[in-house]
Amino acid sequence: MATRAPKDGINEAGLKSAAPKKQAVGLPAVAHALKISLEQMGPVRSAQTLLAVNQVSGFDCPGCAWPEGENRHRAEFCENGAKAVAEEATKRTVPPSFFERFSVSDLSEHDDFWLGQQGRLTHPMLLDDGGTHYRPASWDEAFGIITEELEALQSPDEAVFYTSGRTSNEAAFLYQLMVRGIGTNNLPDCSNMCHESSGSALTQTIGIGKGSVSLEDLETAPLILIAGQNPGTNHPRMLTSLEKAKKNGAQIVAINPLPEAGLMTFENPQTVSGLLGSRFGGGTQLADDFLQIRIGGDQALFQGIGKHLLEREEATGTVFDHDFIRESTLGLDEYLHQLRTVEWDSILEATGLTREQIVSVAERMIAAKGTIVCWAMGLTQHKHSVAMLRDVVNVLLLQGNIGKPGAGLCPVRGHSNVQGDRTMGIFERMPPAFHDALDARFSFSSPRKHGYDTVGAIRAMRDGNVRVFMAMGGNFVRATPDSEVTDAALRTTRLTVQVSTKLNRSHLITGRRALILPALGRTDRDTQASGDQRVTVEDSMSAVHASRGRLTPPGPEVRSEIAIVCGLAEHLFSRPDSPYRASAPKVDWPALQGNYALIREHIAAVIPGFESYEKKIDDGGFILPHGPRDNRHFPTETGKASFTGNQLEYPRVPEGRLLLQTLRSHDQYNTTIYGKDDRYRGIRGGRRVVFVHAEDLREAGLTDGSMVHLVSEYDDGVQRRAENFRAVAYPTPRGCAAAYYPETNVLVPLDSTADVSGTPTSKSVVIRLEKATAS
Ligand SMILES: Nc1nc2c(c(=O)[nH]1)N[C@H]1C(S)=C(S)[C@@H](COP(=O)(O)OP(=O)(O)OC[C@H]3O[C@@H](n4cnc5c(=O)[nH]c(N)nc54)[C@H](O)[C@@H]3O)O[C@H]1N2
Ligand SMILES: Nc1nc2c(c(=O)[nH]1)N[C@H]1C(S)=C(S)[C@@H](COP(=O)(O)OP(=O)(O)OC[C@H]3O[C@@H](n4cnc5c(=O)[nH]c(N)nc54)[C@H](O)[C@@H]3O)O[C@H]1N2
Ligand SMILES: [Mo]
Repeated sequence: MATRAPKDGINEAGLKSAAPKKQAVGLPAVAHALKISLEQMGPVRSAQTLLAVNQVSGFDCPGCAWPEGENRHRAEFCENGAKAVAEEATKRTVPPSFFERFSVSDLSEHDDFWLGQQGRLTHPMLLDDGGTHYRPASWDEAFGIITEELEALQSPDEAVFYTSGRTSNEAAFLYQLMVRGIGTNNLPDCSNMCHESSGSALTQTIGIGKGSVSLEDLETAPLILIAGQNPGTNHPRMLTSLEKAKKNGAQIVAINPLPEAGLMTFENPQTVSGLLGSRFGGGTQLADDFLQIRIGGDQALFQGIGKHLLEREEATGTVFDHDFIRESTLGLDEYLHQLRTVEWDSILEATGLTREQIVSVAERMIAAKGTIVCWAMGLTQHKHSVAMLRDVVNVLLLQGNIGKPGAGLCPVRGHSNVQGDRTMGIFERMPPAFHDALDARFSFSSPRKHGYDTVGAIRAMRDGNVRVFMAMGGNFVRATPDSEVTDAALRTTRLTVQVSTKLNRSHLITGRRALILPALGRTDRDTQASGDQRVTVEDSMSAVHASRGRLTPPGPEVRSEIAIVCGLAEHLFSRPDSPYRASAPKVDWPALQGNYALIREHIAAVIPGFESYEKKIDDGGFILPHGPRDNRHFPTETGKASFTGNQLEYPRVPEGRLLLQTLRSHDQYNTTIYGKDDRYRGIRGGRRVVFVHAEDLREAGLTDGSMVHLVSEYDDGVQRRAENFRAVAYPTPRGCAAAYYPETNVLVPLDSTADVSGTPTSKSVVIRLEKATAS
């Protein structure tokens, strides 16, 4: 197979690399964010938005899911939050005349950065069967086409409804209700590619798939381990919390193949000394220790920590929390058996660390009154991620580090409402209790057969079993693995529907017909029959609060996601001869569209923890119940937390091959590219780079700056290639490499997924480097 069409890498002649930075944020961050804000929004909108972001009466930042503290800083400044806002609140637009000018094939010649830079979508657009250009359609026509295709299905399971994680609670709740009303649970979401492994491991062991710490826990924790996460880029406001923790005496250990700048020194833009930076004596040294671990070695690390805790327990009898273990857990023996069986040699080989390094983390845990483990994609996107995370849970259970202040599990979520969407029922296999409550409230029978997750949906499309694909946000073809397979899969459908704010590649790789439905974003004013509306979101620590946009929307035709769902559902379910009419949920869709408080009444009736929803958001928001965190109540089948015995796994890479992780640069939000720099890693003006250890380059007959092709090696006989990357000598462990997503998604095999969670293994792809002949 050849490399794929998008012109990644055009205009990258000026690409430069320099040594990675040792500190994050400070003045360059503020300057960079202001520049982008002014370019996209102009001075008035910039001021309006940057002052309202994450304020009590403002809107929730569309960037990451990091929580807001109680005492919000007047300008909760975060460089990448500012970029996310500017990207959405841009004054640039993509009106129908734009689509008249550019055919779909013209647009396909451009890279993702260019597509995103064109501005906000303003009209519903339709690509006819055989059409070369999108043309404007009315909302009625659009709903009519979707209805027609849904009515032509032989089974509701021939339709797939994807969700990205920016969708509000209200929109997500109505969307899943409509989809279940159609009769399918085909509700894949971005979470399937993100924290699904966390949800799977936590549900199995503690009975609830969410993190167990509050912001206060984090800021007062004695010891924080941060594994597989790059907060300086992806959760910059977390650095403020880490700085507070540090001032309160915390020790921080960074566990990462790369020395990420944000984990090392933080220059807080909220303070003068932070703005001036470390050269002037400002900045906080965050990490007390840095374990430069091999990719995929974290399960071994946590087993090594457990093994040392056990040795010390056997010597002293004071390391384990015996009361907690006796009262609240089961399965200790099985876990201890694994700790006794696993050999240090394997642990050291898997991690690439020394025994002293691992022991020193365990000793810090013994000395600390509580430990928090934070993690993100570096732990969730491997074949053995679920087992790895069960081993994280094991280590915390040994010392009773769940459900006590300053201790616990902290999966750091990605999209700003990805956790809320799941709470609202965006999941292909919700538990029976949810279905029962939904059925009772809306007098219908929701389907119980599990639906497709993201990878399952791609396989089903590939095999010709899906006719309609609809996406509530996101950029499905770019976010998913095995790009060539996925593109071909989407093209087998009869209709693709994208509810979007901005132009992206999923508008160009389509079914036989395609619709783009323009949606309001977080920053936009949302006015409906009863007046201006607010929506709600849930952050990474289960706090729910309101979000209200105030900017003038990009055009009068742009609708809220809620209005789009209500409009479509009304069209679909109310037609007198609709095949879906009889079995549809009993819902007054137009009324809900007119007043979002009515949607919240339904949510309050269906989902536990949302009682008095409206009042609680009036009062500034609330925290959802979490048994393990609140009172060490573990909602598992046994009522106890489970230790688990997990065989040690780690990736084994053949001679001369590298293990590639695909990650984010500092200038992107997932598939949205803000710019072509990765400031902290020393990259300027390009994205087609691959970071490799200098010795590995030398052994392959390459040097810093060599041009190479990346060839993925997976045992299914398919050659997957991403061509023309510049090799950058970088401080990563031997045998490990890194390159940016989504350019490298083409290398991730569709069938290479995590056990249990089904998440694509985007952080462990076996590749070889092929020298590119000079072009
Ligand atoms: N500005 C910005 N913010 C974002 C996003 C964005 O794209 N841009 N994306 C959002 C989303 S959806 C998400 S999920 C999060 C993602 O947030 P992150 O998980 O921080 O994102 P990645 O860039 O994938 O970084 C993974 C980190 O894990 C490390 N890593 C890779 N493999 C391993 C391993 O085997 N072991 C260990 N210990 N570490 C490893 C990498 O070196 C890197 O530091 O951020 C959210 N916030
Ligand atoms: N190789 C590799 N692949 C990965 C990952 C990786 O680390 N490596 N990470 C995975 C992860 S963690 C995730 S979460 C997924 C992300 O997958 P997605 O969530 O599907 O992708 P995004 O890039 O976040 O989606 C961006 C698009 O969303 C639309 N959008 C933005 N805001 C709104 C809104 O408010 N409403 C609507 N309707 N649309 C909106 C815009 O049109 C924009 O183009 O990618 C996954 N894929
Ligand atoms: Mo994510």
